[in-house]
Amino acid sequence: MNQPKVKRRVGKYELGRTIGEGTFAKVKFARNSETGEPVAIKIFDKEKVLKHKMVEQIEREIGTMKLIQHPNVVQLYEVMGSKTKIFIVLEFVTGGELFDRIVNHGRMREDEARSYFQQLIHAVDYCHSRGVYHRDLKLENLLLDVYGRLKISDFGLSAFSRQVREDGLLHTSCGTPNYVAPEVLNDQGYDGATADLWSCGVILFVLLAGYLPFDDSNLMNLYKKISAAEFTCPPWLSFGAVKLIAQILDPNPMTRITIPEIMEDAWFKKNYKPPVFYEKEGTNLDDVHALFKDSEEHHVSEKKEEQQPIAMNAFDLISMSKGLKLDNLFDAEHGFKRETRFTSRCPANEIVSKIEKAAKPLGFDIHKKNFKMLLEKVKVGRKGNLNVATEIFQVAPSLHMVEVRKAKGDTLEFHMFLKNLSASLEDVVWKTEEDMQETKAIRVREHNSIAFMAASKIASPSNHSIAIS
Ligand code: 3AM
Repeated sequence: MNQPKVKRRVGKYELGRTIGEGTFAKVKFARNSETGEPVAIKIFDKEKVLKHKMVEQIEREIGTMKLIQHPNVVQLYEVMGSKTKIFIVLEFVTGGELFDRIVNHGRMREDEARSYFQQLIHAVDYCHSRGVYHRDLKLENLLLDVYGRLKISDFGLSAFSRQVREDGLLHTSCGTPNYVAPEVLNDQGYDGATADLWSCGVILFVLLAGYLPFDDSNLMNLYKKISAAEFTCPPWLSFGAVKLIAQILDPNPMTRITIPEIMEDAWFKKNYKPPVFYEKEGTNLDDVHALFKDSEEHHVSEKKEEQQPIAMNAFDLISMSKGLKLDNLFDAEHGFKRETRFTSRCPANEIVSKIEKAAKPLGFDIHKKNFKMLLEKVKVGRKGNLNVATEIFQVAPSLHMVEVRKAKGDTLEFHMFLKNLSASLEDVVWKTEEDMQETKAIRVREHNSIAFMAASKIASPSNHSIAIS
């Protein structure tokens, strides 16, 4: 069951777990082995990029992004190319996505939403002034750092997700068009700045309302609503917020408010402190120019190293895993967790079949190999199909550790899956006395708060939140 792990190295970076997988790229956690600094690496397929003839634009936008060191933009450190892949090394941002905050806690107070919007507008304006447009601004691209500061992800990477159609024209290929400006949907050429601004308006609406301004399960109806800017603000928004949103969500890009005008708006200006920061000087762009060169000397070295499993005794393993706890799936250092572990006294075969039994009715296809499983959700979720990988390690003849990891898809959908799994695996998970006490305490707390709500007849507030699947 325990096989030596293979470690991948790209240049000076040691690749770790996959953080996420989108339509165009895989995001992996990595560590700079010279400095120990954690980074996120986006990995693209070189052939796909070359096929779409985006080389010049990519070189230009990436070159510019390397120079930008804005506090609200995920920093691009360097780029590397191998024969088949492109690696983009980015600042590692640990606070999760703003989207998850809205899904978990609902809409924000106006002051909080304004503060995020101010950070967003300043950063977008800054990148625009340097000729870089985002073209896919949405809540899912807004990350948070440990201090709760906004970090826009994917600025300067729009060329990677765009495709050239047979008519030779560029078009944005996006999943759901909820954030896309009417002129982009009409596909008759558009200005990147005003189109980005429209998306900022949609983001502001979602932060304040807790739901999307334009939404419809029928794509044609959604297009119609966006083209006519057909939306209604909820009654709890202040006059100032409604006025600003209406000026941004103007379907005519010629009359839409501009960023300098937003910066003069009374609602926007409240408590506004533009960030103070310094630009990098003398950044080397050799890596950008080398990216698409064919000769070996320009390729980054990719190595696989066999790693002996770390020697751990049973106590180390048990203290790492404990019960299948669901109350600690968020931590300040790593944000929303993408993996968890538990220990079990059941035989490995039994654990496998229990996981299978639990996952099948939840709509997962199951693949098994050597006590490793890959559970693939058939239905497409918010970020593609959720894939969950599990692995069983033997600690002692009658003690196993089970690792459950999100391999692909949405982290919150993964957390929901864990909730269901933990209910089905109650008799498989080995609980220490300490765990039992803790579970008991949580149950008593939950029972008391339900009893309190019932006694004081607190109606649950109608919660308009974004559906996550
Ligand atoms: O799949 P989830 O939502 O857990 O937040 C991004 C997303 O996570 C994360 O990678 C996943 C696929 O996009 N991500 C993207 N850029 C990141 C970065 N610079 C990042 N996580 C940390 N630092």
